[in-house]
Amino acid sequence: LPLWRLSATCKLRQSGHLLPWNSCQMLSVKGINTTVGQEQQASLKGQVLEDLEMHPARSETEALFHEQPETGNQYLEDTLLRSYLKTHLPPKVLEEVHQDLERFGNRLHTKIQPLSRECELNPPVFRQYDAWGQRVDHIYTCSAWRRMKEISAEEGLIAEAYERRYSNWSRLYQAVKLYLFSSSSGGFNCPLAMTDGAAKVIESLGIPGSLKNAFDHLTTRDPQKFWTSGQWMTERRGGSDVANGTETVARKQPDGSYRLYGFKWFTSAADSDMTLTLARIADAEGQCTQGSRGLSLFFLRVRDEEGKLNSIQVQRLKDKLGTRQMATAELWLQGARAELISAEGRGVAAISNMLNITRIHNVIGAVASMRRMISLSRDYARKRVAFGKLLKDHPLHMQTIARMEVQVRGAFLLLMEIVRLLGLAETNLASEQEQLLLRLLVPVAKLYTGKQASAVAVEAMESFGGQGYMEDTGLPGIVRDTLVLSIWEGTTNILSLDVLRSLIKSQGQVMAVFLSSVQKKLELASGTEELSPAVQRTREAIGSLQQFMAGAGSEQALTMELAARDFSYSLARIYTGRALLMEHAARPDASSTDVYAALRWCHQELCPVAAESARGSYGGGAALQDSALVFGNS
Ligand code: UCC
Repeated sequence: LPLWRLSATCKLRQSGHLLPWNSCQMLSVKGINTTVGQEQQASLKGQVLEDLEMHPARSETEALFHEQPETGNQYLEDTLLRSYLKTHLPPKVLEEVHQDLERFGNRLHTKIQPLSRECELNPPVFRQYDAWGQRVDHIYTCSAWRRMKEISAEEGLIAEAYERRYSNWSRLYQAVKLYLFSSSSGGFNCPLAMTDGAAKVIESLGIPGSLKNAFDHLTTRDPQKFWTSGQWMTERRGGSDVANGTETVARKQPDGSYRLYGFKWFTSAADSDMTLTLARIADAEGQCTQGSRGLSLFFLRVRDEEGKLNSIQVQRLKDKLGTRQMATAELWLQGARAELISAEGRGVAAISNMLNITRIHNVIGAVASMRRMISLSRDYARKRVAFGKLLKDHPLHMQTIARMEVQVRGAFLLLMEIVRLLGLAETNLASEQEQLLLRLLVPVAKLYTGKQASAVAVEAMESFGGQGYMEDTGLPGIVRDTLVLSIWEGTTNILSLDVLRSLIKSQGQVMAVFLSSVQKKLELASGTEELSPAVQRTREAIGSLQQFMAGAGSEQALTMELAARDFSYSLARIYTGRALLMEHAARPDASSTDVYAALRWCHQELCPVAAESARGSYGGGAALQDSALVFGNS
């Protein structure tokens, strides 16, 4: 047979898959394989004949197909991660951690990533009644999802942070493992975030005797004993406004425990073993204190030892845009037995320990999804030919990917800075200034990277052309899952207000710490000649920020509220870009790429809050005009 005919025959499809070369050859040269059924034989025979008659032009067209973008060992391929670890970790720690991360990178690539796809294709199923009409409220999860839970324990994805084998570096090491795991976790990064948050709350309470068992289960490496936790904060009237929207009531029982009555509107990973949740304690007359001061924090097991729900009914599973691998449910609490674990009325303050951890996990997820999309995009650029050359040889295409790369580099270094500070705080090695900085940077990083990730994911999807929009490439799934990152765990505006909360609570001290920390890192960078334009722009941005702060000090609360988002973006850009990228680029063994990334970051508006303020965007007049613009009033 002429070569073009053989090649055309090899495009035969069976169940949507291209047949391998050997079977193609058998079909075209020796006839129909006897192992296929009669009907299939007839249709394959028809197809073969049709293909043999195919015009050469069509065969050539059919021989063109898209190369699938792939990633390999994500640890080995991540040069920024490796150079960060090399720069910061003590040599002994680096040696051990490197071995484990290389092994983990291989496991992710070969074993865990396929499970992730299975989770995507087999979302949880809710069955309310059994065949005999008995209410069962069972959430069925796929075997790959359950395997993710075991893997999480085996890899110590929670345990590592609490065992503290590497003292203050344990948190950073855990975060790196989670970062590598995140994009291959099939959504299991969500329950892990809440599990970590619950462990943190229990630890911060001093691991009281009644919670010791739960803490051990949350932080074990034994897959058979590992528990995940939920975080039931959102009620129908609540959403962001937890303080005013929480209606769940806690009634004290004679034995000192409580029974909870209420309706939880979003409960992520509802298949979890336990949860932390907020409720209002009713007094003897059944009255509750409203607002934030009426909220207390409770621990509860979702099911008993026999698997029976703890007086909880599942109303339905949520039909979500993304994170479909994970069951998010509406739950009725109908007297669920629970334990009060905070001081009465201190529920929000107590659960904020959990929020700060889940927000850090959100940053991890954001950086990981950006990294995954860019890695795939980069690989595709090496394989895909368009307009007569590979995508990588089209400068405009490379400029687009490079811009994304600058964003992910900044976000990654900001993440590392936060987990480095958290590690110090958890081992009592953080100064007061470092603790304040951590409090400020968590909401800043969460809000900023959430937005970055959405933008990068959508941009990267476009770099695959129409293929990026095809469901079975897996790319739309990554985009969908990324879009939630700016919503859950506090939206961008709520987090911006949290940034202001941290300023007010510290009476401005936190800003002084922020500025001095940036100045110090700038000094390091100022010794590197190539970085001088970046250093100069950062100094100007700091000056503008200080000027804005000085002006805003005397202004109304409205001004600060209107400025909150731009203010937070300014902090993110200044701290991430100048301080971190430049610090990294000022290392003695920094590469020219490190320097270039720092310079590129400089091209952004570093202090948008000053620019907007100069345009008069934050006055009462601007607020009225915004409202008129939105509602179309003349
Ligand atoms: O969506 C959810 C689960 C999804 C799964 C998540 C997985 C993530 C996975 C990532 C992997 C990729 S759960 C729902 C999430 N919901 C939220 O995030 C709520 C958003 N709303 C807020 O954050 C609000 O700002 C509230 C609820 C914190 C505001 O409450 P209050 O009661 O109005 O706030 P207050 O009165 O200002 O603060 C009460 C106390 C204060 O302490 P004291 O009384 O000592 O001054 C605050 O300083 O709480 C303290 N506080 C904090 N402390 C409040 N926020 C914080 C904080 N962030 N850090 C430290």
